[in-house]
Amino acid sequence: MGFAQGDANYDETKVPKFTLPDLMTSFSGNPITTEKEWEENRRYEILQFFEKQVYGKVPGRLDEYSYKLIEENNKAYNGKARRKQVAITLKKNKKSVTYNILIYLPKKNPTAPVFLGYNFYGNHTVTNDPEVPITKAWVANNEAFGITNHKASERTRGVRTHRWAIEKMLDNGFGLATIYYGEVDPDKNDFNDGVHPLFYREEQSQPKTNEWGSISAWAFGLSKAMDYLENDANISNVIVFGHSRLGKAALWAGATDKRFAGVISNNSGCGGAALSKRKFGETVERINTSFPHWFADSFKKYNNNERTLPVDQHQLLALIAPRPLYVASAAEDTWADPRGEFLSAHYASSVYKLYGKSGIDTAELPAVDQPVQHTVAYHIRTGKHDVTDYDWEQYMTWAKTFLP
Ligand code: GTR
Repeated sequence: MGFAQGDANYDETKVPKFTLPDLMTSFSGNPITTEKEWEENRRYEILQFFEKQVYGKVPGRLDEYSYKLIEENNKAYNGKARRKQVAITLKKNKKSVTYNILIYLPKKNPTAPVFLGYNFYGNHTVTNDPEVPITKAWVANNEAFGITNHKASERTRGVRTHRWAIEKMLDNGFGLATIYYGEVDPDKNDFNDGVHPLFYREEQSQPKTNEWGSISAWAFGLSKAMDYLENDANISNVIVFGHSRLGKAALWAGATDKRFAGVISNNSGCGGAALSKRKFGETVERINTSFPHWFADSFKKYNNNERTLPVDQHQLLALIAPRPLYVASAAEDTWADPRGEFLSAHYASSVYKLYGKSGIDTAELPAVDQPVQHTVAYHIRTGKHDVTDYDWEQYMTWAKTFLP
């Protein structure tokens, strides 16, 4: 896997001195003072940079998009929930990809806000509900789950229920929509499967330098899921959520698709919420070496060269403004650089201010388990790299207050 996490820098005194690129000064040096200048000039050029030099561009449009309600039932979770399973099919150049959205909606509300998030091992792993089919897609091997041939089995049903507080969501009037990310693009270093090949011209076998890596492909999958979700009469709002690599994808989806009403980054780390220029924990070189398929090829020129990056990740977060944004860290997750995640949310807040929204004013990291919630929210909780009930409880409190 390239680099051992233990070898990274975790010493605050060894963080290099750097100047953060200013959100309020354009690349050509002009000051940005109004919402209009932000929207039309600065936001646009930052978005373009991330699109071409970091995550990579989606290389065109689909020929065809369709969805199919595979199954619906109103007796899930002891009658608390309406379950829907929807298959999305994307077609281009006579090739297609189909992926499944598993949806639970609180029956007590005719329309509900929904968290949309990818899962790591299949929709059947987030619940013990026997009506959710086992994914047929490629999955990463995992000894603890007994996955040895890249195939999920009945044995993995419900193995990730602890990461998805579904009953709590239902009780609080929220729904969940989840997708196995490997059905959109398997997480391995090749470009022969998932959505990438749909867009190839003859003889092409991988995206061009400025075109999409897997994070951008996953973000695209979230947007295409949104094409269905925004038309579901039982759904009022969609908050895009993601943990870790899928938090990176959620942030990029939120930045590129304004239909997401809110965005949650759970422990997204390097290439997600954390500032790259701090080089604390995982670095650009480490991530591009361990996961060469995640970002656009063009991002590799910043390997061990963060100093020359004309942007940093606070600018990715600022692209989400003025929509509600929650950045969360875990105290033991130093690989993801909690302080770097926090500072990013703090610096992005200047753009929220431009819109008259409140963000994270202080540059001082809050105490563990003391959330700071405004339109921009942040917490660092006790414990490891994971998603816990505590995280979901904070997200729901915040969503109830700050969601439109
Ligand atoms: C790690 C990777 C992180 C994070 C994590 C995950 O190995 O270095 O950037 O994405 O995986 O997704 O769990």
